[in-house]
Amino acid sequence: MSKCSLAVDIGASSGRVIAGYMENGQLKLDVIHRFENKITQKGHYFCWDLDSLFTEMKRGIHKTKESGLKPVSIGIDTWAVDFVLLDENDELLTDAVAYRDPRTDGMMEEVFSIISKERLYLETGIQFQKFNTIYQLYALKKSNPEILEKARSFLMVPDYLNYLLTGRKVNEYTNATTTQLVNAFTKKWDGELIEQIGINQDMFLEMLPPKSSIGNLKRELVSELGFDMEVLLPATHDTGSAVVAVPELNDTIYISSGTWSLIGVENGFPICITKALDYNFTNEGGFDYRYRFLKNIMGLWMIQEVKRNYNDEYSFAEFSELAKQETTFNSKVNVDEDRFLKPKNMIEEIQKYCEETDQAVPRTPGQVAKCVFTSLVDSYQGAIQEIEEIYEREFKTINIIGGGSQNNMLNQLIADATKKKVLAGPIEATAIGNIVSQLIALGEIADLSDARKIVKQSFEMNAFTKKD
Ligand code: ADP
Ligand code: LRH
Repeated sequence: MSKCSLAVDIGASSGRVIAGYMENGQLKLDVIHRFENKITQKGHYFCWDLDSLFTEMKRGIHKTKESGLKPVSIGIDTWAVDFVLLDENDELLTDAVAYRDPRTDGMMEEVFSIISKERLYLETGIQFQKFNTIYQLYALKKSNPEILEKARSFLMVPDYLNYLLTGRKVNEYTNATTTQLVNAFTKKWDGELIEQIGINQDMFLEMLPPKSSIGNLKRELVSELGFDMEVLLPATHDTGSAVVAVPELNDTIYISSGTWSLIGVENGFPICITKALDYNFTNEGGFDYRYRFLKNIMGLWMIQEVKRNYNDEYSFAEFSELAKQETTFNSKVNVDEDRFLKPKNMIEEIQKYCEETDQAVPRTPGQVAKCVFTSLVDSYQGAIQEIEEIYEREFKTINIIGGGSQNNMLNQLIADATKKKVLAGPIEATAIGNIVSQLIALGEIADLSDARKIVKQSFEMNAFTKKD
């Protein structure tokens, strides 16, 4: 057995602490702890509860110790774009406001009046999403400029959790790129851009790439937890870690399928051409300074909300089964419209859309789920066509990774619609990517290409092809 690393992977819907190590050439996982994550209202804003996430993380570390495993390192990844600010005494100045909060409504347009959309894209390569950090900071500047004046440290969510573990404040590169404030070519904070939108430059910190060590646990944590570990940086952006664990990228489009569906390919360079801007593709910074050329699609957030609106009466597996039975129900929505970002009630929003577009209105859980799944597939298909147009070639395979890869009904729908081979798995790709990054840093795995070979031989994938 090799050295053991602990991944803390927190997505928008749930978190997990997973231990991983190499044994007989295979990567072994031990799922130690799972917990829920959700957005809650705090005062005027929708926020994340970072205190409770930190507590769950520590619970996971305690359980690891009880299990008898002795990890030598720990790495954290979470969803992107969200942040907190600290003052000169390292006290929190803000809650971690969630990206679905409407405070950024209209902010993109205001920023474009200062910097053109084209220039922003050419410099950062990042897609336009109204919740990107740049627009969140701009919203904060308008509502509470005094907070930004007092801010001395800008920490994204995993940076903050790393700070709680070690006392060290750094910005990790892959997640930083999702702010839309990092230059895609220099891979550094874009000082000029930050200054132009009038944001205090000094709060941005030293930027470190994945594989960096940021030191050991704080002394008081070592006493509390009973052992020490090195804190290593994986791609702290969850999608960055997920794509590290795509087993085979040759001729393949990946879909990282969770709360969001992230569909794209990996490159050695950013593609900031006009067509990519028009199609709103991003070039997020990745492990080993590779780039994820991908598009955000609304994703399984829609079925998460539908599930919640039905008071959790049905499981995800049941929604798939119910949808499968709706062979003749064909209404669809455009999943990428902002109205589905955080509607008051997802079921009603879907029904309203169908009414407005003169389609049959879904009335049963199966019909609503079928509408969500087939609509997602339409959006995937559109994005695949755009990728193939930009690359001027066809891709043969789609590799679906993440929790959504368990949805066999959706996997089959994708195979039927695209006529491509669909490979589903690994389910815990993000945690796997996080762990292998640490094992590379520790010298247990040679490099990224070796890590992908190991993932391929360690985890099963289910194959789907078009049914006649
Ligand atoms: P995130 O990291 O964004 O929180 P995950 O990768 O954990 O998301 O994936 C969560 C999604 O996986 C859920 O929204 C759900 O749609 C899907 N999922 C989870 N379990 C199942 C299952 N048993 N069958 C089908 N889909 C599932
Ligand atoms: C997926 C994800 C995605 C971002 C979104 C905010 O969890 O990190 O890559 O665009 O959340």
